[in-house]
Amino acid sequence: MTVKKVFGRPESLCDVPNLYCSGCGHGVAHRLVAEAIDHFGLRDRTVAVAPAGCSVLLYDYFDVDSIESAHGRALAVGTGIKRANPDLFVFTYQGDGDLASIGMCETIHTANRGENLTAIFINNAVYGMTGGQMAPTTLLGQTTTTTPNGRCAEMEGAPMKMAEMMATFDGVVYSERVALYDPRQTIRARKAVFKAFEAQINNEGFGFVEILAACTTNLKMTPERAQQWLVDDLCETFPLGVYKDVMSGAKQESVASRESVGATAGSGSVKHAD
Ligand SMILES: Cc1ncc(C[n+]2csc(CCOP(=O)(O)OP(=O)(O)O)c2C)c(N)n1
Ligand code: SF4
Ligand SMILES: [Mg+2]
Repeated sequence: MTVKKVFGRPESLCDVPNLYCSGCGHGVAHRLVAEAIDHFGLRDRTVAVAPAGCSVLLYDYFDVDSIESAHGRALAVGTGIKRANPDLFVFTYQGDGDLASIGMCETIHTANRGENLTAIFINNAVYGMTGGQMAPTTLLGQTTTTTPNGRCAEMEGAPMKMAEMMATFDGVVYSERVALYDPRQTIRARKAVFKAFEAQINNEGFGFVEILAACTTNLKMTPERAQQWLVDDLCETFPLGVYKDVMSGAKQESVASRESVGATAGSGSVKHAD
């Protein structure tokens, strides 16, 4: 009998068990990124910029060169590496506390400058590593250790919509939000990562992919329940879709130029470019 191998570990992932909690989105997101590195043959010239957060451990899992950044500074570090050596492929991988809270300044200025970088942004609605404090993306009413009565817009502001925000910057050529709750959406997430990688490979500018994922431990949910929470709650506040695609050959015009991002946010009207 001939046995055909149909599934395996991407070469860009080390052959080690990961220490993420069961049901955590980081493991799947790592795999998608590793598949993109393999697909484009980038392993020998990739630098991964690790954040502070649970995914600080990515340098144990990716078989590529990597560098640790101070909390929130990944895109500043990535800018320096890419400018010093434009032949490298540089991506950051950051959580919502890292990219949208302490690192918001670096994030918006890197995007506005249109650095030829790729940012992979994991929105799990909390500071996972430090015990589940409120993140900029925490949902209204969501209980966290710093919002014990639930996040309230008057006190803590509304959840920040990074994919929409990124689409407003001229320097950004690709911005999409995807989610990891079923195989179909995971395939879409894979496509989005590939597209953002292409933006950098083709020297087109800044590519941004927001990946909605579950932090099962801080949600205090089983993996199954957390997947349902992604569908019912997180995607409700953060509609999935392509918010900007002005890459050459893009089929879809920029959402930002077609209608105001404010009108789009929450409406669920943004369509995936399949
Ligand atoms: C300057 C600084 N402030 C605070 C911290 C503590 N800290 C480490 S990770 C983290 C939150 C990370 O949350 P997030 O970026 O959402 O990543 P997740 O763990 O959810 O993947 C914080 C506040 C730090 N390491 N450095
Ligand atoms: S604490 Fe949350 S983000 Fe961190 S590994 Fe566990 S599930 Fe993932
Ligand atoms: Mg987080």
